[in-house]
Amino acid sequence: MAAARALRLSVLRLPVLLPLLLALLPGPAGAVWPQPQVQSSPPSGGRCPVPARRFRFAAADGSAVGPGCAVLDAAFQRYWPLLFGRKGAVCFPAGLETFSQLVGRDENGTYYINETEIVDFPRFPHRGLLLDTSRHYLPLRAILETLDVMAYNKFNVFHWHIVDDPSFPYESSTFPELSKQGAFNAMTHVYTASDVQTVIEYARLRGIRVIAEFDTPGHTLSWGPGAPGLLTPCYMGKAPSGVYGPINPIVNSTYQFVTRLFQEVSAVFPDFFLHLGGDEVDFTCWQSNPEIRAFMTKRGFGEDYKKLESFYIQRLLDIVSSLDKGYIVWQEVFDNDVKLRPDTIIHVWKENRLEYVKEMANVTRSGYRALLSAPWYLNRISYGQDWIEAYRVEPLNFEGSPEQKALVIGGEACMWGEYVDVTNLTPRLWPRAGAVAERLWSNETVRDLEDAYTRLAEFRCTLLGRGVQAQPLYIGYCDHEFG
Ligand code: CP6
Repeated sequence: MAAARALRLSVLRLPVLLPLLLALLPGPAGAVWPQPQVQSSPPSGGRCPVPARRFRFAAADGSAVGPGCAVLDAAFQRYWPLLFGRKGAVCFPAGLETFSQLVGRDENGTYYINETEIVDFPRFPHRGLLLDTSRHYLPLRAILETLDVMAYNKFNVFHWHIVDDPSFPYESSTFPELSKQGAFNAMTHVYTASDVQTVIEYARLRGIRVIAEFDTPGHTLSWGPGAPGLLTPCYMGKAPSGVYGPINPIVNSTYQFVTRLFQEVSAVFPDFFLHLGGDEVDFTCWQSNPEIRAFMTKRGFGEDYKKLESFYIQRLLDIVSSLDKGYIVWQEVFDNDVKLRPDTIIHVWKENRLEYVKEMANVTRSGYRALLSAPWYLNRISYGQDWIEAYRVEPLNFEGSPEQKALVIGGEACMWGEYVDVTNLTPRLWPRAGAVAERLWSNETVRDLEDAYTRLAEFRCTLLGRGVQAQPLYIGYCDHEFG
């Protein structure tokens, strides 16, 4: 009897991450989001019950991970209720996620799986999502829930844009005044060391890396109150106006400060990479300040404030390199001809299509690895099915050699926080971020919009079933769910 056979999940050792082979028992194949690299249903295919009480997860013989692998064991624990704990009378997450999307429930309440064979691996190694916790504070539970849904979508990098101009919610042990003075509320709107550890561990268990961004020298207004002397005083005529600008790049104390801060940050966040920002530096404050102007003259920078920015960034990069960290920077750092380590990753964000395509070509022609975010600003919304635009993007669609294409390590969907807090984060993210997830995971040939619509709409219903308030793609309803 087929039911007596244990379902086995084989996790094979293949070059990139954990490619999966799911060879399953004897109907049409289940729809999976994001689409696997290879999925076939043998003609003999049938439907096989999955008896919840006798069902066991097990690593296959010869699997790269054996019994006792803590990450896998924890995933087995999570996926049990996702599989068999579904609500509703009769209804209905990377290997386990695929498998869970294949298990359905029939009219009698019996769980079943259709025979299908899947070989899977990601197209790009870096599949990220940026959350901005400075424009609005996001409570810990919202971040954790987002990590869950990221894993369902096979995202594997959480880019934590943790601080910016409006607020500094990161509680620093070296400089506690930064969040005391810079958070919206130093008691309630901060991420303590323990919160940060919770996020990192929760993400790790879901196959997600956490890359923190401490964006400098711009986007740092919230740092000012807790770090006197760090920011540039802007001038009105001959006197300081009381307004502050970017980090002051001409005083030694600045470099002492960033050294200590990044020492801490590189210990707190274990990922090899830190994101150092470097975007949108406004030069008007620097221009207004007589001491900065004198420094420019002394250094022979003339009126070229990009040179001053580069001066700062180069020193910062040396500091971070000496901490044995790799770094990601926004595209301006490349655009402004800062000397970079050859292993620097350039994050392309400027939205104009012609420009970002050219930027991808330029970055990779210079031999740097590139990350694409320009077409994936999920904070932008419009009437209609705007997931399609994100889905249609082809990251390698720029002029360049195969060697250049190989330097594109992936991309990130961005959820900038100006108009987003805990009340609208989830529906704005999901299922739209799923379009980016599939573009970064699946084969480049997977582009059929009708097929994607069907699978994404079904996946959105699965998300509702898992308690995720994902917004609808369009008109319709979900079987067996309140949606
Ligand atoms: N904050 C920071 C932002 C943005 C960037 N950096 C941004 C720019 C344009 C749009 C959305 C967000 N809010 N630090 C650009 C990388 Cl449309």
